[in-house]
Amino acid sequence: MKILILNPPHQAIGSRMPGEMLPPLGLLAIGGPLIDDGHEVSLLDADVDNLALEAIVRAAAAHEPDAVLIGHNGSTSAHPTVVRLFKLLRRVLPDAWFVYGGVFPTYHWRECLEEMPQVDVIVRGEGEETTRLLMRAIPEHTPFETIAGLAFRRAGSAHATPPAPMIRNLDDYRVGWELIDHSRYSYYGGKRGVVVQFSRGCPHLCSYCGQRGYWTRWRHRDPKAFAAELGRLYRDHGVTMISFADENPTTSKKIWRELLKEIIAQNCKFTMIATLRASDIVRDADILHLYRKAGFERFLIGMEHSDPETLVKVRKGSVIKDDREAIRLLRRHGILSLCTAVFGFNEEKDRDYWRIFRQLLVYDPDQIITLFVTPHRWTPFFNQEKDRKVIQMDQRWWDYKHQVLANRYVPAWRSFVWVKLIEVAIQTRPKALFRTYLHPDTASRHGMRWYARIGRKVWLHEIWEFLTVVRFTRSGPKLADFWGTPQTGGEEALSARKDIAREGGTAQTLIENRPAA
Ligand code: B12
Ligand code: SF4
Repeated sequence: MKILILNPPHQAIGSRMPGEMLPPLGLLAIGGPLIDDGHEVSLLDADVDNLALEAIVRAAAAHEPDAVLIGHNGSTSAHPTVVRLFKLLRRVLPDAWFVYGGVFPTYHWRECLEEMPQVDVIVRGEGEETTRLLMRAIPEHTPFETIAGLAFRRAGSAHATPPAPMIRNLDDYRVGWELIDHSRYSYYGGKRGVVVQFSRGCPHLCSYCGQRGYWTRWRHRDPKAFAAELGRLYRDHGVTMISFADENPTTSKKIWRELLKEIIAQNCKFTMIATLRASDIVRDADILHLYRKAGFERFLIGMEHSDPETLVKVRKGSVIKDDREAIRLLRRHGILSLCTAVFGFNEEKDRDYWRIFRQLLVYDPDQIITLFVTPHRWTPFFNQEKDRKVIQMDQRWWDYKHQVLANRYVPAWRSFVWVKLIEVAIQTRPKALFRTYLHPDTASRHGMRWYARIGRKVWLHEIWEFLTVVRFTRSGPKLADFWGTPQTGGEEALSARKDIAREGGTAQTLIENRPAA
């Protein structure tokens, strides 16, 4: 099969503001196994070039693929673009198979199939094996019914097969790095970069998390093989910047330490960034020197600063003492801390913004990123908030950077003003300015300056956007009426049954092992 994998353009700040971009790992992850199966696979990355839809359609038509596979990292907020794109593509590629995958279509498969008659099949959950089986099934005319993890139309109605079995050995699949020209991708201020994934999933239970259930269980790659892959990327492609996609790579201290040692043994000069939990940093106080030695220069730490009641509600399980200690320990080891400050909880009052600001001052993180809580239909948080009013009807803004639900006490404009003031006040503290411009450590100074440069652009852009583009509604529906009934029951996107092995992975294996419907 001639397969075109397409990364659509996205207008979120994560795509447009840094002025540089990382490769789309999810699409490369499905590309690798397809190449190994003998298909002719190409990637059209319209996000890195911010291509207009017409240009994408022309390029896709010229390619004459048998199948077009689309998915985007910023899945929910990219969906409206995907809808337009599939419509336009169908006009020029009437006979091609159109496949959609990623987080949003995994859970909203029914609505996607109803809304987009152009789409033939949706791949739900992890894509490596399911897409491979699908692409084998098309020329062999194997019924889709026999492949777990798909959604398609049966007798005119949307229909899904049972969840695909979770991949137990992540090393069975390889990333199709040959699909990209590494020189087109950079991050963190011009460093040739990639996104990689050592582990999938997370054992914690934060109620608003849209990712934990997607991967179902925590699993990891072989530390030695993974580090060797990083080494090859460094030596063969000049990659020096590594961004970890993992939800929670430090879940096991033993395995994490093993990985750090293997990366150090590769003897590469990496700049690495990842997202970690504060409690794991505190747990690892005795091995933090290995973190920096391996190349870690910055960690994003998820922190909620809400009132105790909200903290219990979101089940984050974080402890203020750990959060502070984690920042202190990282600083001692020359690693920057980028801390999240999440807003938009229903009970927030003006005094809470003030309290959060003061708490941030005490935490003294190097950098902060402000987010608005965004309830996805498959999370327990959605269920908790289902009666709240939606104030943002445009799905493109459901990207964690825009307020989407009404607060009981604070109108959206005031919440926005608070957030912008907190950002500027924290980032322009004398301490922060000193670290940005005079930090004695070159790597930290580089990281601070890079983020400050983007932060300034984002800050101004978001104010302009708020005043001219973003529109709120006062008469929005309740959350559950906007997205549909809660889906918490199906939060785990994959079947984790122990008796379903992916090895061999034929359609027949899947039928034989199919979980009862
Ligand atoms: C690294 C990362 C980034 C990086 C790099 C992006 C890049 N070029 O890859 C940066 C910082 C730039 C970024 C930006 C944004 N991100 Co981001 N990002 C991630 C992160 C941590 C890892 C993504 C990843 O590579 N995962 C690993 C791969 C293997 O998984 P995957 O992409 O899901 O793909 C698998 C399956 O989903 C499936 N699949 C995926 N696509 C397709 C397509 C087809 C056709 C098929 C068949 C299968 C398939 O198969 C793959 C292999 O199993 C995720 C969280 C996470 N752990 O996934 C958030 C995440 C994807 N980001 C998210 C968001 C919101 C954004 C932004 C919109 C934020 C913003 N407002 O700017 C932007 C979007 C811009 C962009 N270009 O992506 C959300 C999306 C939530 C949602 N439901 O929509 C996530 C899930 C984080 C979260 N908090 O929930 N991001
Ligand atoms: S720790 Fe992070 S990845 Fe894990 S459940 Fe909480 S928010 Fe999700």
